[in-house]
Parts: sequence; C-alpha cells; structure tokens
Amino acid sequence: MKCRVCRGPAVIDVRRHNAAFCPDHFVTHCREQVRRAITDHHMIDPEHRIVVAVSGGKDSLALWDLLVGLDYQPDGVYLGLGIGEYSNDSLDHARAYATDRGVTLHEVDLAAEQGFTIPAAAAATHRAPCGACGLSKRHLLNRFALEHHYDTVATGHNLDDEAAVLLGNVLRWETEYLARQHPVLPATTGFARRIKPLVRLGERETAAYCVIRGIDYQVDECPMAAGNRHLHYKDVLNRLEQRSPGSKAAFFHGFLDHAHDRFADHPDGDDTGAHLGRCTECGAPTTTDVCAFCRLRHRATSRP
Ligand code: Q46
Ligand code: ZN
Ligand code: ZN
Repeated sequence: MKCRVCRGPAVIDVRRHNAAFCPDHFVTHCREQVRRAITDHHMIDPEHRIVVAVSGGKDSLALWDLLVGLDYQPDGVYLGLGIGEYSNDSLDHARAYATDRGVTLHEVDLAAEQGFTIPAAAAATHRAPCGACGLSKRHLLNRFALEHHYDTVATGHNLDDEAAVLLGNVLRWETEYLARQHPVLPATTGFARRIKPLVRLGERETAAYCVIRGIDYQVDECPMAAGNRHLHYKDVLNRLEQRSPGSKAAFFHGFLDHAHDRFADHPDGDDTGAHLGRCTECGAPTTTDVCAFCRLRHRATSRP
C-alpha cells in the first residue's frame, strides 16, 4: 500500500476516496476535508470566536487539533456529565490535550452547577439517558457560549454520526429534524451559531488522525450508550459501506445538496427564534413557560 501523494509507505487506506496515505499526507488529507467543509458551508468568519465542545473522545480532540492546524484559535469547553469513571477519565484526556498543546480548556460541571448527573436524570425520567444527555449538552454549551461571548460552538459530529442521524430521521420522516440537520445552524435569538466541521471525515479517520498526531483520547464507549438507536443505524450503514464504499458520504452529502432545502422551507423548519418566548427560570428561548432543560432539572433533583 503506497501513499497516493508521495508513493511512500501508507499507514491507512480511505476506501471511499480510493486512496491510501502516509502519516504526513493523511494529516494533510484530514485538514483538507475540514477546510472544504468549512468553505463549502460558510461555517466560519474570520472574526468569529469559536469554542469546541470537547468530550475527551477522538472526534472532539481531533476537531480541536484540526482547527488549530488550520490556523483558527478555538478554545475548548468540557461538560462533566457525572457518568462515573467514564466522565473522570474523559476529563483527564481533555485536560492532558489542553496542557500539552498550550490551549485553553473551560470546564462546566453538571452536578456542581445544576445539582444532578445524567444517570440521575435517566433514573428520574425513566427514559434512555441519551435524551437527557443531549438536551443538557445543547442547553449548557449554548449558555456557556453566550455567557462567554463565543459566537460559535463547534462539535465533533463526524460523517458516521450524521449519516446515522439522517437514516433515523428519514426512516420516520421527521421533517422538523430534517430541516435542522445541517452542518451549520446560524445564530438566532438566544442561540449561538453551531457548526460541525467533521462532516467530511469518518470515525475511522478521526481515530487514525489522533493516533498519528499523538493525541491520547478516551477510547472507552460511554457506559450509558446501550440502547441508543443510532448505534444500530451505524451498524447498518457500516455494512452498506463495506459492500459499497462511499455510500455514507453519498447519502449524507447528497441529502445536503439535493434535499435539505426542501425541508428547510417547511414551516417546522423556522429557526429564527422570533416566535419563541423566554424560560421564566433561566431565560432560554422556549415555546413553554419553563424550558425543557429546567423541567428536566426539576425532575432530576426532586426527591422521590
Ligand atoms: S455521552 Fe450522553 Fe453520549 Fe453517553 S449518555 Fe448517551 S449521549 S452515549 S455521545
Ligand atoms: Zn505521503
Ligand atoms: Zn430554563
């Protein structure tokens, strides 16, 4: 296996590009994919202050490193979810990266600041933990960005993640979610801009990128992920990709090129925030008196 660029020994092949790369040219390949995603989707203006949502896993640390490699100057923010040892280890990885590379990591702790953890929220709501977790992440990372004057929250969602979410949304024709499934969600009243610069890289690529760049990431899966239906969709898509390399990218990027606008025009896709009121407790935009996050906090912190 030879590097497509220099013909030296290759360390990884990327079947959907029908190419293999040596370590240096693989890093260049990853940077180029992120640069293209940023350019194609007008993700970043030079004056934007960016904060990366850092979990300590391969995707978010690769994203942080790739943005730095492309001469952006993002800070990171870690949200402690209180998922036992898994969260403690994840924080250690995020801190180690920040210390090694001399970049700024902010920390937000769900238990210390809101009085509950994700396992407690799952127990209180009798629901799968990922729902409460996703809601908490969106709410608290957005609040952090607004309070600290970051324009943009960058998240490490990769091509595999986005294709799996798209498959789930299409299977149920979730038109509202399809309208919002895009690598850029512009800033609206009460919401910072959100971007996903890794949509052109698969998780095998972000893992290889971390290994080549010497980034020590959390390799364990979240112990609360069992039952997350996106894992099942990823499995289905991986089998498709195995037989037909490029299927995931064609599915997701084809959706962006040919179909997303049709859903964005849907009235459910209105994301201007203009029709939203304010949560009476935290001030976040909401269609109800008390926002979904504050309702979750009440349930998770009230004694049975
Ligand atoms: S951290 Fe949270 Fe994930 Fe764990 S509880 Fe589910 S959503 S699986 S990215
Ligand atoms: Zn090479
Ligand atoms: Zn609220």
